[in-house]
Amino acid sequence: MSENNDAHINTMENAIHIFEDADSWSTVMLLYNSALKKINIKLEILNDEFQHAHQYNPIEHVKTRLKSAESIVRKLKRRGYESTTENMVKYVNDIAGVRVICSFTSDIYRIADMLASQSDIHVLFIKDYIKNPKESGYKSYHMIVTVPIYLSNGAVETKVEIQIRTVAMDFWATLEHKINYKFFDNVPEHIKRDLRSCAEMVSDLDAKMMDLNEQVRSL
Ligand code: 0O2
Repeated sequence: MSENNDAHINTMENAIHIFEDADSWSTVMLLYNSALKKINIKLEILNDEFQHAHQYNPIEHVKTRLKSAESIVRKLKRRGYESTTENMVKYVNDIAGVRVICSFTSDIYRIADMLASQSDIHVLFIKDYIKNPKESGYKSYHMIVTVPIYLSNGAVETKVEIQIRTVAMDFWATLEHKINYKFFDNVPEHIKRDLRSCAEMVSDLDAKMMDLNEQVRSL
């Protein structure tokens, strides 16, 4: 790779060929782990700046995780791809996952806009399950982005999935995930109905809490 890091920013697909002398799985996981650290620090800075400027923290907390090898293989298999490092960097978007939990729905869009406007973050695509909830009732804002990770011999644009949601949306999603797991994804109809009804309550609660917060802030 070039001596000039900025001139040569590689995609992950290229990087696994460039690093082919090394163990490509470890290299790729090192890149994903570094990307998680980078996004985490960016969120911390934004939260600190918000506290400094407005005496208010839009972020309740942040969780990061690297998808397990079993889970990566399962996802590739489900989509009909062979388990290769090349397929995993190409087709699995959430190997590096960051979950940002906010108090209010308005914070979600604020955080998303602030991240998207940073020059080293490249937004690949967005899935807005808040404006378009899943049939299950799932609500969350997903951004698939890349950030450059500078290694000793060059930089690699590394993919990260950022899920941004409210505390209430997260509460719902966590329970729904547990229920799906317990029933091996064959959840009885009456439970699915109850979950959809809870999802509506979550939306009402989020709307009321945001309204209340705005009233208090305007006093
Ligand atoms: P896990 O166990 O969290 O890793 P893409 O990643 O865009 O290629 P995918 O996976 O269909 O395709 O994208 P999507 O719909 O944005 O989902 C990505 C992740 O969002 C999921 O990862 C879940 O974490 C979460 N998610 C999506 N839909 C639901 C839902 O209906 N309920 C809950 N609780 N979470 C959901 P994984 O790989 O499915 O699982």
